[in-house]
Amino acid sequence: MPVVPSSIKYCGVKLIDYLSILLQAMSLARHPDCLCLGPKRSGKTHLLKALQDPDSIDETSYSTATIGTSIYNITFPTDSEDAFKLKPNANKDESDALKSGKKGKAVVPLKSICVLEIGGNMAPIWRQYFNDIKKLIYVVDTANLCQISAAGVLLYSILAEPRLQKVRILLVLSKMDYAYRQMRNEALLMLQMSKLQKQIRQTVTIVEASSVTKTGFSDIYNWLKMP
Ligand SMILES: Nc1nc2c(ncn2[C@@H]2O[C@H](COP(=O)(O)OP(=O)(O)OP(=O)(O)O)[C@@H](O)[C@H]2O)c(=O)[nH]1
Ligand SMILES: [Mg+2]
Repeated sequence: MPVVPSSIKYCGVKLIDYLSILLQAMSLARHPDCLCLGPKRSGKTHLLKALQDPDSIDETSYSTATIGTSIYNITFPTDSEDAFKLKPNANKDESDALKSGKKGKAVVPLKSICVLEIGGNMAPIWRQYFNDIKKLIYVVDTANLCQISAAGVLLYSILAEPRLQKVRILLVLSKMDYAYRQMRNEALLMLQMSKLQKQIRQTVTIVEASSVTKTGFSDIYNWLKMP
C-alpha cells in the first residue's frame, strides 16, 4: 500500500486526487459495465446489495457510507428467449439443453453485470470515472426533501457531460416504502425532469424502487438486461 506523502496529507484537493487515482487503479481490474451515482445516503449501496442478493436487505438493515468506490456483480436469470438471441445458431439439442436439465428441471441461463458504485462524498470527482461507460444508474432519495433539488442539479451536470451523451440512464426514485416519501410526480417535479428531458439527448428510464420491499426490482433487472 503506497504511503501518502506527508506534505499533502492535510491538503484536501491534492489528497482527494491522489485517493481517486489509487481507487481507480484498484477498482478498474474489471472494467465496470455500469456506474451507480447519486447524492450521499440516497440508497445506492442498499439498492445494489439488494439486487445482488434480495434476502440480504430488510427493514432492519443499515449500510455505512461508501468511502471511495464499491464493485457489485449482479447476477440474474435471463429468460430463454434472451438466451437464444445470444446464441442464434444453437441447434435443437443445444436449445433443449438450455431449456431443461437432465431430470427435466428448468435451467435458466444466468447473466452477470458489474456495477461500480461511487460514494456520494466523491461527487466532485465522479467525472474521472466516465470513460467507456455504457450505462448509468442515478439514485435519488424520495424521502429526503432537503436533498432532492440538489440531486436534480447534480443529475443535470452528469447528463451534460460530453462523454455520456450515448449512455443509457436509469433514474431510481428510491426508498418508496417510506410513508413520508415524495410521490413519483412530486419527485419528478422537484427534479425538474420535464424541463431537463427537453434539453438532453439520453433516454432516461424512471423506476420507483424500494430495497426493503423490492418494489421496482423487475423493472431494474429488465433495464440491466438491455445491451
Ligand atoms: N426504508 C428504506 N431505507 C433505505 C432504503 N435504501 C436505503 N435506505 C436507508 O438509507 C441508508 C443509506 O443508504 P445507502 O445505500 O448507504 O446510501 P448510499 O447512496 O450508498 O450513500 P453513500 O455511500 O454515502 O453515497 C441505509 O443505511 C438505509 O438505512 C430503502 O429502500 N428503504
Ligand atoms: Mg454507498
